[in-house]
Amino acid sequence: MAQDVNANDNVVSTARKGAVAVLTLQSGPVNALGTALRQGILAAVEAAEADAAVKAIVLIGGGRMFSAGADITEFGKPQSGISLPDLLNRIEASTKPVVAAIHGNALGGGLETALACHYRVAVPSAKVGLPEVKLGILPGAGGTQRLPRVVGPRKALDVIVGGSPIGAKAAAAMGLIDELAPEDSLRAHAVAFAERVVAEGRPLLKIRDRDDKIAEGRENPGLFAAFREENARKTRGFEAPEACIACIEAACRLPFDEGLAFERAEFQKLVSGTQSAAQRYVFFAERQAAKIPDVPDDTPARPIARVGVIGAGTMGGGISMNFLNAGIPVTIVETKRDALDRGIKTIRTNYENTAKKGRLKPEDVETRMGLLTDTLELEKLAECDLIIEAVFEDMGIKKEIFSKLDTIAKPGAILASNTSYLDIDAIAAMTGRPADVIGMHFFSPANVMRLLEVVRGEKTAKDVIATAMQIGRKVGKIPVLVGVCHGFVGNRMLAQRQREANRLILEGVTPWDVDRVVYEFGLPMGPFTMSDLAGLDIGWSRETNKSESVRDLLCEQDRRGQKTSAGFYDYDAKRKATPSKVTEEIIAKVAERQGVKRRDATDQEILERTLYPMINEGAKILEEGKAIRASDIDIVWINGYGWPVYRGGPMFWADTIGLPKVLERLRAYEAEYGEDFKPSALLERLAAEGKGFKDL
Ligand code: T1G
Repeated sequence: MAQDVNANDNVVSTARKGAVAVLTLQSGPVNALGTALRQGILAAVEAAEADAAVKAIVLIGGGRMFSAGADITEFGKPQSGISLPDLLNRIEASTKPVVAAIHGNALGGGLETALACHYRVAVPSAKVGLPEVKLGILPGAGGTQRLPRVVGPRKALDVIVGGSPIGAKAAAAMGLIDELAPEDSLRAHAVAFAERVVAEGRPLLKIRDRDDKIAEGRENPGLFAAFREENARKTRGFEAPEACIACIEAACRLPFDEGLAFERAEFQKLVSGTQSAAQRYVFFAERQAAKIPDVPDDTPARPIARVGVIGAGTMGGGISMNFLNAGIPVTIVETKRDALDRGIKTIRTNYENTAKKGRLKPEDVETRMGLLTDTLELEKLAECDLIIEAVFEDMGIKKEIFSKLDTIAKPGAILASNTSYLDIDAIAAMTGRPADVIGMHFFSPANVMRLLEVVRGEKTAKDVIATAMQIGRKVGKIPVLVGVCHGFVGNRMLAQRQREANRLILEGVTPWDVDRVVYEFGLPMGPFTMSDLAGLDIGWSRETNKSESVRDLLCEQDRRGQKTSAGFYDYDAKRKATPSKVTEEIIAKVAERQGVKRRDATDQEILERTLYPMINEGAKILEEGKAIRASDIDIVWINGYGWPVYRGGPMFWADTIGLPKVLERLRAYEAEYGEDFKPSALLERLAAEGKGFKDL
């Protein structure tokens, strides 16, 4: 009969099952290993060790998981109590076998704790991993030294530098988990496992003593250089990945305790750096984005059993895939059969390509396609609970569609537009149900990019907002609530960058230099590469455009971007870009015609003139209440445009520069270029008060 023997500040409760002490972690939603929990575990382990009647110990998570690792909120603050590495060394040194019993997540310090135990059992649905690299740090409690000793350095590199969780079955196959337990009897199974260890007199397996697996790293030191090369593009600009690799290398050449010291030093460097501060900020900012002051978390969402998508083009197809992936049936509508067939074919091809890469089972392709109904009749959307319009970016067409939807859609259906810029209130006014109208702006490719801008109209109902935010998360997006204005948050700020980039090339800076500076800053591509990828002819027409701008002239020469093998750049058959003399001549001609004063610009000026106006626009967005918080703007830019997460987003980055400095530069450019650089009142106020956007 289990009974509570003692509880340490109720973060760890100890119960006895015969000769086994079961220590249950119960601290907050994720058993984060903060000071109180570390102290609680230490006291409970020492008490169990001192109890002669106890022959073995089981460590198990209360609530929904084993542990999400160290308490991220403690970083950057003075540490108190026993450190996690010291606690884990203490557990490993236990004179009695300690068995970790894992369900839910064992991540970061949570998995490191399990690795310090002598044995590990888990339920099949459990996930383990070392995601510290995603916070700009590394497993700082022995993970870089113990994991390679269990799975070998090559696999450890994937786990630690990749940072993704591993299912318990795969972890068991790697030797990380000793035994899988039935889903509904983890605790009993772990106790029985511990009893067997005692009864069979099994050794106290300390991972620190295992050298067999790390021999791979000594015999083949080239594996590290090869890994660095394979991952160079993905880890470009990040500091943590290299530190992780160095620690795993150290595990293969240093005695365990020296390896621990090496890991500790590397951890301290990272955790005190700006990249980790930025990435930890983003971790919490992503969760903050879900919180809407006037829409309580428990606002009931409308049930969404079927989704209608109007438009089977690139966006409509990608949007449909999001819901199909989540097992939600979709009815997709087009006006012409060939467009509809093309759209369906593209969806199938996308799935089949994913299956070819082994990331989707063939039967799942059919399951997903089986959930897709295609039709030429808008009326078929009458059965849908959420209808997303994803047609050409033309207000007239959208108004006409919403007017029709108002007569077709069932009462309570949510009517959403995927518009990238346009006025949701004007669209809503075409219906008798503006409270049911909202914007759901997906980013291309819609089935890949995680950002979803949810655009609340003046009259949008709160439960409609709650539904859009929840269904967005359900289909794997990061929804950010924004207000109605031209371009909402992301594209409104992008327009600032584009305007300055266009001005810079007329002054004589080449498009390739502008792109290089923005790319080297950490964005996935510069403005002109991005324009060529999207296509220069969006919204352009030979009839209406008057051949004034560089873009007009490029389109006139059929240089419409990658799709025509020429835009700002020339492209070869593999779409490799090379600077184009034709473009430079066009730019010179337009500059002369407009009488633009030619001048050079340093890389720093290029960076300031393309990115500082974005910060200024972000401040205006906050002033106008079109974003709830500065960190939402950062989440938009990280997940919608690839802003380097290690810089935290444009508003976080502005704070690291210091708003007085940003303001001073904006004023200098305002003196030369006028209104476009006029600082926002909010930015002036914060700078004057010595504050940052983080203080809002
Ligand atoms: N520390 C502090 N708070 C945390 C936390 C953590 N490790 N993990 C989650 N929270 C908060 C989160 O902010 C939210 O708060 C609530 O818990 C629920 O989280 C030494 C140095 C485990 C997959 O990176 O990935 O160990 O918003 O909404 O969706 O080597 O939480 O409710 O106020 O995310 O079910 C490494 C981080 C730490 C894992 C669960 N560990 N957490 O997802 O819930 S560093 C991680 C997650 C470390 C050692 C190193 C997820 C989850 P609020 P949630 P969820």
